Amino acid sequence: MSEALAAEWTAWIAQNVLRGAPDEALVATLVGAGLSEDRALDEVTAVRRSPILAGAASLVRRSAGVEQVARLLRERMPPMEEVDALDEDELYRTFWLGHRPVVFRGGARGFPAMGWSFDGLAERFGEIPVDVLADRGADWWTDREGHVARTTFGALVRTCLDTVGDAVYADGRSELLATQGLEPLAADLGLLPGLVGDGFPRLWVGPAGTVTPLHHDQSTGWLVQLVGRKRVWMASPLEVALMSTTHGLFNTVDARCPPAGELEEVRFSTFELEPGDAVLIPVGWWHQVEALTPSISVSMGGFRWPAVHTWYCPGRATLP
Ligand SMILES: O=C(O)CCC(=O)C(=O)O
Repeated sequence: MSEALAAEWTAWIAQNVLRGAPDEALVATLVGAGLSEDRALDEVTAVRRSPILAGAASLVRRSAGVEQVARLLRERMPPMEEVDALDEDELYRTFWLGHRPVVFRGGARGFPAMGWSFDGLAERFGEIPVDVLADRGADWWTDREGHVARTTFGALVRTCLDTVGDAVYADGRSELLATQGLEPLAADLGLLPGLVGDGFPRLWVGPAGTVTPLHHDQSTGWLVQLVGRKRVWMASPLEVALMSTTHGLFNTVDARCPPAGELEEVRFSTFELEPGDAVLIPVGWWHQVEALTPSISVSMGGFRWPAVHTWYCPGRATLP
């Protein structure tokens, strides 16, 4: 180790002091990294006495308390539920007030869109120009606008049927239903419990293999499967380990293979959505979605109860 202690090591000492690690353990690690015992003890003592650390510590105590609250509530989280019938009263009392997701099997069975097929839609709307996300690499979400491309609905359908992968996706924000010429599609949708007006629908159209990375939204929504199948992973906002890996609304953890350590302990519920199935995704719940076949889904979020919480973003939160 060089003369001046590397900044990462000072940060490492500070983090571990704040975690309550004893000096001996810190010194042992620093000695293992090449410091003499005296020097290691000096460095730990300097960090421990730093007024900067004292300032941070009072805020960390508050966050640590909140973390305990989250852990307590997490222990009491019931397992994810699936139902075949759900009225508005039950949705409100059990799931809305409980802030719990629910899979509603066959909830959208009555939507006329259940009769959609890729070929049928291409025949009706093939010539219509649409926006899609294209050339999606691993971190496309850091520059969504940079991936917007113009194509036709017919070409999108061919991509869906002839390719597998995550490169091209007409996601919700591509706003297919608001696209000139595609307006008639909205007439084939319906409402699920709790929704009012037109339910504020957004279509998601893509090939097998599209992956919407782990993220949370700032409003509650139904995700409804219309054509094909998707696999969904969900985790409660009380899973505090996910707080270390958030970037804005997204999370770098891949729910299919969480990294070793505390992230392995995150309790993900996973299930498949078939045509007609819907899942209620409460605001703040982490979710990741992978298309298992060419897929058309619709997300809906116009509820009769307050559902939008634009302030909620733990990935960018500061303490009050
Ligand atoms: O279906 C997808 O790919 C993602 C859907 C989603 O994230 C949502 O409805 O909030």
